[in-house]
Amino acid sequence: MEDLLSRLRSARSVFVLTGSGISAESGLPTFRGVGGLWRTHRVEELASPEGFGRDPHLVWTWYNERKAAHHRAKPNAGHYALAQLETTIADFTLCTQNVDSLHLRAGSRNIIELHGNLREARCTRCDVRRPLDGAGLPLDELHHSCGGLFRPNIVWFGEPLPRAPWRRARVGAAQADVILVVGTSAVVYPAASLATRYSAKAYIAEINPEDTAISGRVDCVIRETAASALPKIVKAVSLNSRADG
Ligand code: BV8
Repeated sequence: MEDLLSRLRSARSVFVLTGSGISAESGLPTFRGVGGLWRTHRVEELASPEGFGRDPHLVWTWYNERKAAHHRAKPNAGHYALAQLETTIADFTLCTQNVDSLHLRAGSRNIIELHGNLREARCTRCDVRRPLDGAGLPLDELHHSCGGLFRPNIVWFGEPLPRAPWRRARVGAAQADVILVVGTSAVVYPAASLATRYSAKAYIAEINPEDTAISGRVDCVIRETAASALPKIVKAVSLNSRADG
């Protein structure tokens, strides 16, 4: 941990990649933590254009349940710690795979929502947007007047990531002095490649209570939860910054 703290204290640029694990202590289930299932359906099956095409009502029922859970959830100490860390680092990028908006609600500023978010839906035909309230989309309002269907504004499996956020994420990772990988199993690509592929110089630290697909490729592994480890890290870094004046 000391090595990570000294790297963070001298870092000009920090890149953070988060996954559903950082929201676990806000009461939101992770993807594979529930065995990758919702009721009897595989998550990858529901979060795909094919799944939506087969049964849009079922897919919206799943997203409406998740949206309601996001609405009830509160950011946890891990989210707030990252928002505080951002204020001490000159160049800070927070790239999340999560669609729960908890980083936004915790006060983080430079956020890349790589897989979209559940704050709005968009029409499959004309791309018009409509905001989603805490209950999501009423199942009798799926159809747009143009003849299209409203879908969650989210990147599904088999869909390309939006160009601009993906480019920003690669640039952020490439120029980072320190990369923090928090609460992700690092199995979903291309997001997972941000942890180790784009930076030759970064010091990479993983914060996760369990082993992941990249644990053997990082410089520092902190086997703790996000809400436990991040506040300690940020406090140690901030104290030192104040000591330096
Ligand atoms: C793409 C939005 C190409 C949806 C998500 C076959 C066909 C097609 C594609 C593929 C294929 N095989 C592989 C692929 C690529 C595919 C992929 O990677 N699949 C995986 C399953 C192998 N990727 C894609 O399809 C991507 N697109 O490749 O496009 C292309 C290019 C051009 C033209 C056309 C196509 C798009 C992927 C985006 C999918 N959308 N989310 C939604 O949210 O409903 S991904 C989804 O998984 C979430 O975003 C989630 O964040 C992400 C990753 O999961 P994790 O966050 O890591 O969650 P997980 O449960 O796995 O892990 C949680 C971790 O937290 C664990 O390690 C746990 O130990 C830890 N933890 C638990 N508690 C805590 C904790 N850590 C800290 N503190 C705690 N308290």
